[in-house]
Amino acid sequence: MTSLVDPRSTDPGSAEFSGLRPGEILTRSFRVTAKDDASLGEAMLTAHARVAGKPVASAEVPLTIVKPVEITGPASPDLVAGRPTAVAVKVTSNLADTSTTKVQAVVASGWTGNQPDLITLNPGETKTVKIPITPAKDAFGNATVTLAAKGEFPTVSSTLPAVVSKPVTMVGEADLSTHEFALNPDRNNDYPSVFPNDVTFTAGKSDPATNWSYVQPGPADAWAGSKQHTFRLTFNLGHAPSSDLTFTAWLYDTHDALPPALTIGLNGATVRNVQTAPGAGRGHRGADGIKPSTLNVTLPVATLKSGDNTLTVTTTSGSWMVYDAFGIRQLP
Ligand SMILES: [Ca+2]
Repeated sequence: MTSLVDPRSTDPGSAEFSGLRPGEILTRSFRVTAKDDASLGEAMLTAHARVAGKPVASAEVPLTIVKPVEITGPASPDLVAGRPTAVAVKVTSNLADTSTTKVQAVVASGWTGNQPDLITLNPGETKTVKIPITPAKDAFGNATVTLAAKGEFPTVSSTLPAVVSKPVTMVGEADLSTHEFALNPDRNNDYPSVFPNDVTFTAGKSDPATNWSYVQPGPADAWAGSKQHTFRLTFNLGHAPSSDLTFTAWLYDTHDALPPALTIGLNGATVRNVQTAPGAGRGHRGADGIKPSTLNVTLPVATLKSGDNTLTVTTTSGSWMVYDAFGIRQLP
């Protein structure tokens, strides 16, 4: 008979080998469950063999104790007060059986962060879930978000430092979807006919569903005339701000080999030239496998004024980018 010592349980608890002939080797498998409070990492189990109830041999079996599931989120979620931002959370099962897990964000009072769907994971499988997290309307600065995975196992959690900004003007939701914009999800070839003069948009007045194209082409895109394209965003400030603001584009995806270089202008002056991050090159087709990124451009306080301000985004080289959301905000 062979048994294992220390874990919460083994299945079976022991195994009998009867009729074992001289020199014969038999193998039995045990399923081992660690205690809920077991330390993670290397562990040693001892297998004992007894004959007629008397111990005759033992062997040490090295094991590694892991969490039932692993959850990882962004290093520091970038959130906007009073607005939902989709936080992508990866969940990997270390369990031996198919399991059902609820992944949720545990957030402060006044915040919301629910993930309504249960996910089913096969052993070793990784899935990414999008959890919309909405900070309280008056939140600003550093905050903490805890991600938790619950199921028929001890709850696994991961605490992340988050940063909450104050929205000034927001268009669309950072929900890892292009659904709120014109031509979504894959009508990029219609861009030249629908937007022959590119995009001109007034925050609070224009409708993103018809006035803002989900895709902004670049000079490398023959389907859009192989030329630079400028998107214009006019936003109103009730009074001149007392600190810098930031233009943020939550990009659903960009071209993988030729992500566009941009010139950002404000009220007629160039604010910054910036290179977007390479994406997965799929977002203009609405396909899975996108690689989102966030573009932040500081708008110096001296360049802003009370009343209407006009920001321009020009693709000066490279190919396209696809918008998830964009806006003007104050970073802490
Ligand atoms: Ca969106």
